[in-house]
Amino acid sequence: MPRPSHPEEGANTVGAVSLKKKLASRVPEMQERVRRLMKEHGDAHLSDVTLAQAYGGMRGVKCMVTETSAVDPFEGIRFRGFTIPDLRKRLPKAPGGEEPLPEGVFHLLLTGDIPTEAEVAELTATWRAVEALPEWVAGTLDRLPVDTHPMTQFSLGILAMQSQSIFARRYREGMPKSESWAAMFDDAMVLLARLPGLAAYVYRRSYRDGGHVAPGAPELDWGGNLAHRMGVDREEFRELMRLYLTIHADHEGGNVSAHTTHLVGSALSDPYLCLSAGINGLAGPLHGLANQEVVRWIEELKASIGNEPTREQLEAYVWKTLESGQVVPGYGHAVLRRTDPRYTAQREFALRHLPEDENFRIVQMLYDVVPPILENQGKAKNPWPNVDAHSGCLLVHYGITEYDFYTVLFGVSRALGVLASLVWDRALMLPIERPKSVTTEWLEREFVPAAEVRH
Ligand code: NMX
Ligand code: MLT
Repeated sequence: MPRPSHPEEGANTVGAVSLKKKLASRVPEMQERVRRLMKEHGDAHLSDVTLAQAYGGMRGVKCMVTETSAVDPFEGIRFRGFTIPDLRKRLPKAPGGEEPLPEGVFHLLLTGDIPTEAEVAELTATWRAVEALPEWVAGTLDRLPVDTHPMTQFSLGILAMQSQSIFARRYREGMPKSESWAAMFDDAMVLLARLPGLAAYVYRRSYRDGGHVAPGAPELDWGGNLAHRMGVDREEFRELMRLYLTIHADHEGGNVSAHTTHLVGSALSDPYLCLSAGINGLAGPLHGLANQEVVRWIEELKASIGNEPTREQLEAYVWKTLESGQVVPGYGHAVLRRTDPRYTAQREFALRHLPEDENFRIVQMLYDVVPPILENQGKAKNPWPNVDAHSGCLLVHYGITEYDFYTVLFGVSRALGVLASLVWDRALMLPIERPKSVTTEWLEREFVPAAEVRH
């Protein structure tokens, strides 16, 4: 059978030369740190697991290692030690721009270093040079019903490119384990390069009658080019995309999309298989899909109580949502116990660029109204807004009203973090993940006195 053509791997083509070299110089040192920790402290306990945690989504169980970022319940995310305000201040920006370039976040997540402008420019140039989708991707997507959910199309589009995986081919050819991180890196570079084009293809196919937009000028950055290819050529929207793609990139290792990508990767599946799986997890309404749910809920709210609701009307609407057994989308979090700093960053953007926007006004009112109600109801452990409570109103402002598409943008960004983690998973040669499960019967035998078992 003829083998499909592969993108040329290696530092000169798909890998930004300096980034791959920098990474290569860091890998042995990190491998040695981990080897030493394992040898000297391998028996140290990170967590005791209760029966309630086993049934309760493993909340709070420390049992995995992710290098790229960490979430503090009160402070929020730090990317390799840097907060979101740090990133907005310190990462390179587009000419005349104020928001960080997401290429810089990828460099930071991979290496731990804030990149220079030249390093970011090299990454932009590398990605833009290999961004073209294989011709069969469009053909594959075009065969789907046009109302197929954009997340399904996005995930399928990623899978459709899997035949080009350098990692999978090199594994078949007997690649030594020590080289697998570099093959993962090469794949990650091609995949990341193509995601804006794939996302824009899904958007234009689903909502603009397939009127696709050609890539922007070669010097246009990754996020700016995504905005351009979606068909919104306003500099302000490009800035929004740069901010959006930066802040959604990573949220430590235990969230569903990161954990799924990592788990699938532990079987030495290639990054196309891993990312598609992670994207499928992101498509759940309790995870990334909450960003579309927020706008859908606000639209329903406006249809029910008008475009300029009073505080009392909003309170009644929130109670009605809770009493009908639904969650208030965009509020609560499994780890955070304060307002998500990603919400705050988007609020700052809105205050600067769209202070009078009707939906932003409602989002602001909800920030006053929802937390006391969730506290009063007494169920949610965190009554404060998360990242998804804010993103939709910004997109609507710039004309991206088709909320079913929003989680695709989250997915383009999340790929930065989960693919950086996959590279490190292979660099540290982490084994296949295989925790031990138990049955309810086993738990009863172990913990319930025999006389009390009721079946
Ligand atoms: N509205 C109503 N009830 C809520 C909410 C909310 N926003 N958040 C939590 N609860 C409920 C939750 O459903 C659970 O109820 P029950 O005991 O009946 O099952 C109870 O409060 C305890 O849940 P927590 O321990 O506070 O939350 P958990 O860690 O299980 O889940 C979320 C975290 C984020 C899934 C949850 O807060 C939620 O469903 N929020 C709304 C959806 C959302 O915004 N998701 C996006 C998260 C960010 N992201 O992008 O992934
Ligand atoms: C995320 O960005 O992945 C979400 O906030 C969910 C999480 O961290 O659990």
